[in-house]
Amino acid sequence: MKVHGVIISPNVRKVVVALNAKGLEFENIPVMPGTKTPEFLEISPMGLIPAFEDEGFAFSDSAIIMEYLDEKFPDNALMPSNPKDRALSRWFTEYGGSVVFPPCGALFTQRMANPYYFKIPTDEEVVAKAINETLPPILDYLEARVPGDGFLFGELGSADISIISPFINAEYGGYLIDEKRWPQMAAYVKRGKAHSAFAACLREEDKLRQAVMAEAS
Ligand SMILES: N[C@@H](CCC(=O)N[C@@H](CS)C(=O)NCC(=O)O)C(=O)O
Repeated sequence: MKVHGVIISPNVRKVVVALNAKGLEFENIPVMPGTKTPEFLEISPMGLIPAFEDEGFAFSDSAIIMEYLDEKFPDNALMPSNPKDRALSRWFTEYGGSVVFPPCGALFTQRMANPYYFKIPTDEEVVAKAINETLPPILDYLEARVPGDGFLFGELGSADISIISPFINAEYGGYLIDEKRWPQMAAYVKRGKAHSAFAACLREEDKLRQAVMAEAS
């Protein structure tokens, strides 16, 4: 199996962590965001990372890839089994991708990718909006819903992966969840990062981050 996309991307990381959680081997092809070659558009028509390949069958979108993995490899399930919990799991996966990812991705782009990689200045207005306006209601919503122990449906699953992964990129952008205001969320993200499936990915990412920082200095 092949995962196309640099693992530091929150959406690519979701797939890598899902594969790790299932104990599945894969090859990473470090496609950069914004790649619009005909070959890449063939497997990811919107030109977004990640794309995924399994024995010549290729498609894209992190949430769809995680569901595919769960259906093809049911061991170490990423989704709960009963219909109500499955609906909720899909909801949190969707919320992570469409609501949590944009402000967290903006912090990463503005404070890490732009200054260190693309060599363009940080737009502090975008940063301030994400921190002061967009993230607080998201964190209020999640604070009331994430568990004090373990993960949303017991073991680490696709819903947790989808919520936790973007916050790692926000951290790369210098944003840490305020532990006093959102203690459950701060602890939940920490717990996720410490899980072996995330930790293995984060070790690999660290090498990439060091390389980008070293090149920039
Ligand atoms: N819904 C997609 C979103 C993928 C996405 O937005 N990927 C970003 C990187 S994290 C990307 O490829 N951005 C490049 C672009 O917008 O051109 C998924 O979950 O896979």
